[in-house]
Amino acid sequence: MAVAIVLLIIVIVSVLLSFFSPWQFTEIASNWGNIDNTVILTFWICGVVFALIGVFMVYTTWKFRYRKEARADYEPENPRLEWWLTVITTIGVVAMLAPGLIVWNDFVNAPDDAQEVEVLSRQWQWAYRFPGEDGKFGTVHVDNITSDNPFGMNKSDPNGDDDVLITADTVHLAVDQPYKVWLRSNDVLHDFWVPEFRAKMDSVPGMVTYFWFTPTRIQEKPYEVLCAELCGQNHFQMRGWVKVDTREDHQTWLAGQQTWAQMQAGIVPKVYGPLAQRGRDFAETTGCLACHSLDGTAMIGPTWLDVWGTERALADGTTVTVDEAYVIESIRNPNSQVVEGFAAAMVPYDESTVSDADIEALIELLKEEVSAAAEAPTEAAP
Ligand code: HEC
Ligand SMILES: [Cu+2]
Repeated sequence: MAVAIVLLIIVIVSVLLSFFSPWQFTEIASNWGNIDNTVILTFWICGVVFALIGVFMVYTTWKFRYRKEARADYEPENPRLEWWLTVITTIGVVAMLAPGLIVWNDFVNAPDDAQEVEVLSRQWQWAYRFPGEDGKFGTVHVDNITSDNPFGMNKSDPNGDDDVLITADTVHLAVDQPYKVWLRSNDVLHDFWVPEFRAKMDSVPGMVTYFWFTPTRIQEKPYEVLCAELCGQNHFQMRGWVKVDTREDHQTWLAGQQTWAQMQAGIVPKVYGPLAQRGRDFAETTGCLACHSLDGTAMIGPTWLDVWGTERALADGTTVTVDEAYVIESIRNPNSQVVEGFAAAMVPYDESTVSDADIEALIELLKEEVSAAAEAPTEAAP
């Protein structure tokens, strides 16, 4: 009797736990709702079978409990019962496996418009590579890996020059864009997993694996990347972040990342804040950069590097501080204060071409347009 009660409690508590457990799925953020459906279907089939068998055991333990006068029948075979059990088990197993096969077929066939990205794993961090403007990855080999060639790029393959290499903790992806993810490992077995994306894949030393997914949800907080394969002492620290952005924000971010050619040349691209980046894009499309450089060279107009907050000598012999008011005046009415040594070659821009919001972005650009040498002391400060 006691055994039957304990069994019954186990069944009831297990079923209740499944529904009221604090460990539920995270809110999905990819196209792989079908992976959830397959898991949920398997869960229901197993759950129902578990509950039925449990209750059946409770019933038999109670019904056939020990009684002095009771005698057991000898019945080693029961073809009718065996047929039933075989048929029901087969239906259950097929119901669990068939949907998985359909989803797996989808899983291994990336859509044609998928963009490629590579995930490079090593103990204990993630790195990423985008194929760059030509859409083609350069070839790689583990033998090429050195501290200044962390991806093992093949230096004689021109396809690799524009490959974008991300060694930061956070990678950005565009929402609603399918990605085919290639995986490589530099050392041991790892597994790239973002729980909200559901899909995951092993990265295996010596071979290249892949999977695909489409991020579908923009969220303020980036999604956490985990390694889902015990890969050594610091496995638990092998984390990273995926920020899902709008297409435009993603492009802006990608354009600011280092290419392989830049890495070889030791060029670290300048990373602007979002407002300054808008100013940068505006200056480019409006033609300001035809006369103003960002690298310190004087062109038709003065450079914008390291000018914010400095004193400007004007042609009329006076000086002025480069601040908000001066920049606004220089754009709206450039010939009122002509910089010494330059011709009054700039035409005034009114609201219709350069709005106040554009000027705000341009001012932020000037503020952030500081050369590395000038920036160093502030960086060193705590
Ligand atoms: C045809 C060339 C030309 C174009 C295009 C041009 N500028 Fe200028 N800009 C100049 C020249 C020359 C000066 C220096 C003479 C002066 O102060 O008017 C100048 C001065 C300035 C100054 C003062 C800079 C300083 O260092 O003191 C600012 C700010 C400025 N321009 C902003 C802009 C913006 C913003 C645009 C685009 C919307 C732009 N300029 C487009 C030629 C140009
Ligand atoms: Cu790992």
